[in-house]
Amino acid sequence: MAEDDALVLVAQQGAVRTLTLNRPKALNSFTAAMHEALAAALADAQADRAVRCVVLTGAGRGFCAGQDLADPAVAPVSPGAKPVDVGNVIERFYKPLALRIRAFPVPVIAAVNGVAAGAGASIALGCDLVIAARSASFIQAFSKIGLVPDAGGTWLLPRLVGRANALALAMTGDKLPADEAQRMGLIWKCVDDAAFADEVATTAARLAAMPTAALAATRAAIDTAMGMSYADALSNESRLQSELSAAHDYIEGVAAFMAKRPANFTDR
Ligand code: T3D
Repeated sequence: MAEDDALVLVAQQGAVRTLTLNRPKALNSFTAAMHEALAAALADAQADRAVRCVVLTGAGRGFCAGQDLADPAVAPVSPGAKPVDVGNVIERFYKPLALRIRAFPVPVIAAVNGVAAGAGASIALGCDLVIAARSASFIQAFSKIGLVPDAGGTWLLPRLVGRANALALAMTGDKLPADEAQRMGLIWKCVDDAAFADEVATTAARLAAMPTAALAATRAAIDTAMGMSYADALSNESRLQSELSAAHDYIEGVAAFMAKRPANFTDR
């Protein structure tokens, strides 16, 4: 398969690994084959200690339009055909993908270059930082085809934007422009299209130079704290600080601060 025909394009710039969903004619919607390609690309990035930040983006004018509704492997083909159990599709593909991103050993940036719909929106929102081009948008497309938000959507939406906004977005399925998504707190940042690539590259390089293990622990601590009492979250923080303060990056970070020099973080 020629490189440009690959369902996920892989590029490395310094310590940043960029994975580009590459089915632009179908707005990078997920087929079973693209799920497999993405899982393999993420496994490679996870195993490679030279990778300290991952960027997930889409080729062409879309980020990802969710499930490919025409893929016979995972979607209903025609009226009268034996229904596909979408719950099984979620268990087989979307749940492992969402969980993998949420536990990834390095920060994961969703660089939302265009429309993110259905599970494509959920996967983007499950990443650590979401940077969207001003022309991009987010659509909870599920209600239009008789489904509920999946790939983490029911968990993420109310936590990001509150119940009222979550229900309105999920029930109407209306297109939410990137600048409104930022105002609502659904995403971190919306940037002008002309500045988008530079903003993503600069942010990714910046995160890649930071103490990776501490960033991954920060994500885990914040996610875990959502279901904890205040006292339990404080205890969890003590436990994590005990672990991290015994590691190289903390010792190096403090030494670099005291010597007024840049730190060289290596833990992962
Ligand atoms: O098995 C399961 O179902 C598992 C469930 C998983 C969870 C989900 O993700 S459910 C949600 C699935 N996604 C959608 O319902 C979104 C469907 N797409 C759209 O509503 C629109 O395409 C967009 C609003 C995202 C973009 O609209 P627009 O006007 O910018 O583009 P378009 O013309 O609709 O799409 C461009 C092409 O991409 C078009 O193909 P064509 O006519 O040029 O040959 C269109 O059919 C194709 N495309 C877009 N989304 C999908 C798709 N093809 C297959 N599946 C898609 N999801």
